[in-house]
Amino acid sequence: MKITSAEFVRSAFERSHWITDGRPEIAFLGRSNVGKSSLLNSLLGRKGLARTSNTPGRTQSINYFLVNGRFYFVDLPGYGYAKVSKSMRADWGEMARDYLTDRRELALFIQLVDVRHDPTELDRQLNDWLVVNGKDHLVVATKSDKLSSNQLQKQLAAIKKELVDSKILAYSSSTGKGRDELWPEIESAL
Ligand SMILES: Nc1nc2c(ncn2[C@@H]2O[C@H](COP(=O)(O)OP(=O)(O)OP(=O)(O)O)[C@@H](O)[C@H]2O)c(=O)[nH]1
Ligand SMILES: [Mg+2]
Repeated sequence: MKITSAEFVRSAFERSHWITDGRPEIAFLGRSNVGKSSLLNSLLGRKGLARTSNTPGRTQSINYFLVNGRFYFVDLPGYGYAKVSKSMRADWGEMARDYLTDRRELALFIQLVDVRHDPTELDRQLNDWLVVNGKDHLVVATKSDKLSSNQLQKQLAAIKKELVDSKILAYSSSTGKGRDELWPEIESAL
């Protein structure tokens, strides 16, 4: 897809902040620090559009990015970040869950997993939820640049074994490898 414009629109901290113009949305989901914001930037070819960081828990709100004036990329808070208070964790969980459950604009859920590791318990729970609820989704195994091609094939197979009902694509936000496979998936969902 040719990106003619990509702009940050809004951060939502509660339901009243959700965008209401009805444009379709692509959501990026996954544990904290897995590379959601980096993937979004890489797909759009805009380095600092979504803020990234080595500190897990960087993205704490639902962030909307309008692409080509036509659809939104939605950067959701990561899960599984232990170093916040229990009540904060519950809030995040609740907001993300509400969003995933109620949001009719969502055209595709992109679930990120770290290709170097087997899916965590929370990864599996989210994946189960997507499958059971018949959500149009796709798993992106990111940070593929950190593995040799041999290791990469091995890890992709291990992930596939756990997330049997999902299509899995490898990606590297550092090199952009995987972009040519991922964009068509997004376009067809839109
Ligand atoms: N080598 C490599 N590093 C990556 C890749 N994707 C992300 N990273 C790094 O991983 C760290 C976390 O990336 P983010 O994109 O901020 O992760 P996030 O999932 O948005 O994290 P939260 O907002 O905290 O939930 C950063 O230091 C990135 O530079 C990748 O494909 N390859
Ligand atoms: Mg982020």
